[in-house]
Amino acid sequence: MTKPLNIGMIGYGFMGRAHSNAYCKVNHFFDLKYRPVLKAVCARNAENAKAFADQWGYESIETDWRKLVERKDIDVIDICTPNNTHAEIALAAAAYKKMILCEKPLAMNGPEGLKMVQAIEKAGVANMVWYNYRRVPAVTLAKNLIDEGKLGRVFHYRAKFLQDWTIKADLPQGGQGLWRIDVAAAGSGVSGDLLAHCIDTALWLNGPIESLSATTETFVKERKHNLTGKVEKVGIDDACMFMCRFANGSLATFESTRYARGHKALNTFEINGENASLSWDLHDLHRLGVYDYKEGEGKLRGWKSVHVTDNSPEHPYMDKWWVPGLQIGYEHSFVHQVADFLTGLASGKPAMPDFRDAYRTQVVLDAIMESAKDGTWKKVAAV
Ligand code: SOE
Repeated sequence: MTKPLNIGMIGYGFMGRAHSNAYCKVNHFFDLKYRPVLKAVCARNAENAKAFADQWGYESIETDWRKLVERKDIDVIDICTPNNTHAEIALAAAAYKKMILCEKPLAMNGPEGLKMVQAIEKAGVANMVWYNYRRVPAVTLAKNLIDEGKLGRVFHYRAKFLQDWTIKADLPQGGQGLWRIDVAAAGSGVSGDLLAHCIDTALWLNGPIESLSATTETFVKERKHNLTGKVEKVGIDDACMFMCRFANGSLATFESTRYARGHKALNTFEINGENASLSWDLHDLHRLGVYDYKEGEGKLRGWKSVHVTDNSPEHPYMDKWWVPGLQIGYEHSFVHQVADFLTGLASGKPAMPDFRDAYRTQVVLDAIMESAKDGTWKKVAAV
């Protein structure tokens, strides 16, 4: 028998759908001790909340998140709202000793993130941040290979996250769907939205970042604000690049933008070690590029593209899905994240990234912002 775990989700946008889909699917594919129950969804507009609840099978709705947080029949609060609301909701939910699953980035900045870490640790409840790309099987396989020592000494890490959806200068900022361009709601632009993913993956694969130098640009300086109707200054970074040194001695570059015409979600990384290199590309997410210097004769040595779809435990998560060769997609990374969260709950070994782990990304983001402001190298605090 599985134990029900009542979910109360706040927000119902793109991520609300991704998370709900994961809750619906997870027990069909994974043997788990817990079972998410779609208990309530919360949105300010009752009609929208009701439509979402009907579509996904939520049992009830709330229009005030405080009421949801207070409800005795809710075990987990899932925060899928814009970044500027994460902290307030998380602090309240922690006070009611609710478990919390929070969308990325954890917070608007490091100090706010730290308050959330302290509150959740004081409450002593399970928590996790939805950095989903760690759970793409090819990315998890990269982690396993690195942990096995396949790469040897690491020299380089290179990551990119490129999009092009804000090039139009007459695209407004703010409000539903466009809050990511509004600094008051998002806190930052591509750094917190896109680079945060790259940083989370990099810290996981390659360890802590010691120091960095960053630059940002806002290409469109003013946009009409959907909430005020006025043309207002754009406060987010449209593009952000940084170079850094990792504690393991490797050098790295990171780039993100919403102005790379033709790119919708080009999320990639490459890592070069003394014995091997690995590369991954979200657009081909089930493949891991591997170059193994020790493998084969010189004339046959080269990059290979491993199709990470074997249903053996060696290809992470894949034994839970179809037969070898049949691939899975983006939404499955969320299913895996819920599966890991529930497994962690049962075993007492929490799934990562929890709030504290996600706070490490926040500290890197703060250093990026400081460096971009004055153009100097910044140390990244070890936390
Ligand atoms: C932005 O367009 C966005 O939806 C991010 O907010 C997500 O975190 C990323 O995974 C895809 O792009």
